Amino acid sequence: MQVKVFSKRLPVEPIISVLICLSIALWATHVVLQKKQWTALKNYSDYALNYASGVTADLKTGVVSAQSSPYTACSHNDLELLRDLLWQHKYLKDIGHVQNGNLICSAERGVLKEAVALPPADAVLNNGVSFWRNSSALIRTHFEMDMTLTGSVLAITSPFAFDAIRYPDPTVSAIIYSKNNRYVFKTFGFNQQRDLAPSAKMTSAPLSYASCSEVNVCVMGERDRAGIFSLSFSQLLILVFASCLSGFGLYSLVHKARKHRHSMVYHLKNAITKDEFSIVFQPKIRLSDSMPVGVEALVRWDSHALGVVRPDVFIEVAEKYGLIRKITHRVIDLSMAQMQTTLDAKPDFTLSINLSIQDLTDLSLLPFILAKAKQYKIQHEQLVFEITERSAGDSVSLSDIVKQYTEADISISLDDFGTGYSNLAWLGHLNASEIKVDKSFTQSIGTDSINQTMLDAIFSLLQRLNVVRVFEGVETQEQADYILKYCPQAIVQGWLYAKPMPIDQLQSYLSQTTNGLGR
Ligand code: G
Ligand code: G
Ligand code: MN
Repeated sequence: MQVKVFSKRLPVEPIISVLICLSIALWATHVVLQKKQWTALKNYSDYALNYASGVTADLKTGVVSAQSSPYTACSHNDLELLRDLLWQHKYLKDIGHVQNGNLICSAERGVLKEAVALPPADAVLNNGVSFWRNSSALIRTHFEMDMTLTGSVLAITSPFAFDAIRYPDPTVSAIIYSKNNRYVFKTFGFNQQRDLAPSAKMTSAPLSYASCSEVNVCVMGERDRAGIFSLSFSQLLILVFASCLSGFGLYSLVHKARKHRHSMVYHLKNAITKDEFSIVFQPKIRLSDSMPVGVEALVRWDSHALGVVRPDVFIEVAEKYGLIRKITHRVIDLSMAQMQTTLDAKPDFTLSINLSIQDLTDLSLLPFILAKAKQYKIQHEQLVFEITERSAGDSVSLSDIVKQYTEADISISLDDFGTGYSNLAWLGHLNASEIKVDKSFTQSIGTDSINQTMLDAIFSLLQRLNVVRVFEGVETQEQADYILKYCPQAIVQGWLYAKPMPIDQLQSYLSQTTNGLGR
């Protein structure tokens, strides 16, 4: 027996989009945070270096002044001078003289009754200066202080000297060290490395920045956690939650759009069998006497599932998914059936039907049209098929097909003339018997747009062609007057005369207009 694999039902797509969003969010947050933290670290290190150099320089000048004292070491005058130095140098806690490894006097304590022996130095720097770090062996055993011995002058650094650069952020540390000796003077924060001064290469911290000043002092700042690793658990949780949510939102949007398109195809297929299409007819009027001379059949789809869908929306979907031919067959059948009596009563009246290019290349269409014309007893001369090119097609091979229609006395009309591919190139190849100038040109009348200029060119072009000239989209009397002036033979179509209407309305409209009750 085969075991069912549950992964078949695993929602792979939403999981993938959530994962993608999550990784992008984590990566972007990491990069941005790291950049910000590095800048902050650099600023802090530069500040600390500047500050530490200031402390070092202050102590050094204090020591030089003590060394150049003109008085005998530890004499009254000498001690006065040393005391003055404590006032002048704010980072100097005490300063005194050493003889044979013993402190014999200092500014603060005067001449010692008993000389104090110095412990072994923690380091002897390049320039011969001995250095003690956090030493408590001398003077006040319960305080830790840094001391330097330069020649015979011992300087004790104030324990508060570096207060200003103690960094409050627990993830940041700083090391102050001498450049030449790689000896650590001071450390702040998590990095308590004491023996060997670090170099930027040695650090294991994810972010570090080191720089040195001319006074041989270097500072290296480090962060032990950077980027998203420095976020707290709750911050990380919010980030993960928000990015998962947007990943899922994105997936739903894409899914919804895809479903809508698919459902349109699905319902369009159903609409053909369920007969959800209807036809409306828009009258075509001879401008010179305002008489209706024909109609254009326009398909309408009132979908049971989707509501009313506009033809420019579903015709495009139908063309893309190979459903247009069935729709066209249905439109031809319906419109011929409904127009049968009208066409029979008025032998000069025409019925125009829209075709898409795919229809025209369908070799079974012309036989179908001829069969339907025969069935409804419609004369071929009363039929016009309007074609619009929405994509670049091979107009040369189309001209052969158009020829077959004209040989059967069926007219072909070039729809939406002046737009897209329905232009002069077509005019040369297709032997159309009617040209329908696009409504964008009609509606440019009275404006000073480029279309108005082109319309005038179209008028003079049409004058030289032996074709029926139709102007779409006439909405105002001004437009009608203008067209009449430059093209007295024009046929017009537009809301000024009539909107597309169902067959029963069309019939009463026609009976009124032909009795002189029309517009
Ligand atoms: O007026 P209406 O909104 O119906 O037309 C919108 C567009 O749909 C127009 O470009 C028109 O040519 C097209 N159209 C309307 N009916 C049909 C039809 O039966 N077949 C095709 N191919 N296009 C149509
Ligand atoms: O591309 P075709 O000519 O087949 O399209 C006809 C389209 O023009 C239909 O959508 C129809 O409703 C629309 N139409 C017809 N008359 C007018 C009009 O006067 N103004 C506007 N804006 N549209 C019109
Ligand atoms: Mn049309």
